[in-house]
Amino acid sequence: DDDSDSDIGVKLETRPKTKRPPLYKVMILNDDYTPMEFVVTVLERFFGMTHDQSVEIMLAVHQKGLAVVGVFSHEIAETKVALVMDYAGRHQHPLQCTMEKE
Ligand code: TYC
Repeated sequence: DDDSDSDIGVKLETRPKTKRPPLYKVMILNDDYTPMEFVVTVLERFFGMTHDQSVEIMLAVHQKGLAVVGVFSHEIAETKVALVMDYAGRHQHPLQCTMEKE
């Protein structure tokens, strides 16, 4: 418009906003007490890994302190963490499983 005084600052067009839900990394942490074979079982059972994959990831956690074992929606990540923590607790192992926004 010529009379720029009457213009109101409203954004008429925006780029199409395709909103993806945030993803969460699920991690397992090393400790000194949980048996290696128990961690391998957890990875097979709750994260769908093969035995060989599970051994590899378990050893990486043992050496480095932690590893990402999967990336999920908030709800799925929360469920995985709860299931693993419950399973470890029921077997009296101190294994820790946590989630973090990617
Ligand atoms: N550090 C444990 C041991 O030596 C094995 C272990 C691996 C524990 C991975 C936890 O997330 C873990 N028995």
